Amino acid sequence: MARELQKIVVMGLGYIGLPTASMLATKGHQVLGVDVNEQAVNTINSGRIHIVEPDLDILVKSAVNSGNLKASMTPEEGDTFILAVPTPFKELNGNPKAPDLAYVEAATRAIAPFLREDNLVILESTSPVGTTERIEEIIVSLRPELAGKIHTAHCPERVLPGQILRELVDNDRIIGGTTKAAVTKAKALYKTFCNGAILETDSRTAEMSKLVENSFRDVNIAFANELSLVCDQLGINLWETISLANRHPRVNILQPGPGVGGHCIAVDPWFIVASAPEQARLIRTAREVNDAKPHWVIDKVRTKARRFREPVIGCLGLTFKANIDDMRESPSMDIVQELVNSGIGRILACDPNVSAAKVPFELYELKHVLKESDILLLLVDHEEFKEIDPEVIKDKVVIDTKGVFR
Ligand code: SAJ
Repeated sequence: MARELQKIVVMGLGYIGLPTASMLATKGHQVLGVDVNEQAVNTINSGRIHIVEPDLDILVKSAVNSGNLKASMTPEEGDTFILAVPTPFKELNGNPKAPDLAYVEAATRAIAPFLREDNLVILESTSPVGTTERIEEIIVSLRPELAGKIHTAHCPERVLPGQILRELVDNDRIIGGTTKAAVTKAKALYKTFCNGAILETDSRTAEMSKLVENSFRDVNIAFANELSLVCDQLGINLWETISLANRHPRVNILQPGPGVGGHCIAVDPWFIVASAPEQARLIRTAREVNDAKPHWVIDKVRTKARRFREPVIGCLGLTFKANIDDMRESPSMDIVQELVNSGIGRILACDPNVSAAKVPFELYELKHVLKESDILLLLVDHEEFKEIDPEVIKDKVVIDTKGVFR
């Protein structure tokens, strides 16, 4: 198939939209990135970035300098429209974890006036089953003359924060179209930057596959987190148990931690539960196990703190995982905030990846925390923490949720 350069409008310039828009622009497409955040739009237009992701700054700079990437607060006409907006959850009819499609619907309404016959609309946001069809319904309700004349597809993003640029190119992609023509068009576009296999299906199966990927991970992390409670109860070394069990050729237990964070794995399984509450029992339980882990960690700290008259508690890490700055749905952040509120001692929080302006309590240098703390609570396995000299902490009470000091 001849490589066709297009005008592409990308709705949402966050962790998925910005790398995707920039990648497409560096491949020669004319890309307009649209975001509701004016500051983000201005930052991108000046060739800089508003989020932390390795090498993204270089990619965005070259995309903007080439003249192929522009950011704006309003869409324009184009050939293909990519929706990469958040899909969080909300309280609905007594369900506190119902999918919130407000951003997807708003982005769809925003592009509707600019759509032309034969345009392709791709949903990249992780979404409940049926959302791609819903997008088409909204478009047709606003533009009845386009009924049967536009193409919609779901191409779920699968990149891992921290490795987005590599995974954007190397990962296999699933393309689920509401029609065969939509799949063919979307495939041709993704082929312009994706080296992985491009797997074709219908939109509902594509939506479900993405939800299943993150639920698979959540269920397996829940297993590891449950094991951490069991081993603690039995007085057995958790990390040794896991590493021994993982020497079996068909066992691969994931890593326990303070809970599951981020905007994907802690959210997406609820979309399956909301769609099939009677059937998705294990998926729901896994979510509950992972959500309960931060409370267990807090209880551990409380118990240890009782040994001290005025305990100084050093908390290492605030982000939702190692070596990133992202604190969305971070269990570590929730734990530290709860400890600060509880008044059980002096809390010295430390995270080398987080700027002080982004948190509602004081942050301290690692050296200071290591010197002053009676209790050290390790919450995130950042590289800086892995380098801590065991000699320095040997007389402290250590609660290590990630097995860094194992
Ligand atoms: N975690 C553990 N133990 C583990 C692995 C992870 O406790 O063994 C925790 C992390 O600390 C973190 C959370 O789980 O709090 C999620 O981290 P992650 O690195 O597993 O995943 P995310 O949320 O950064 O990205 C996931 C990825 N999905 C899968 O690996 C199946 C990514 O490929 C998706 O694109 C992304 O969700 C998304 O946007 O949906």
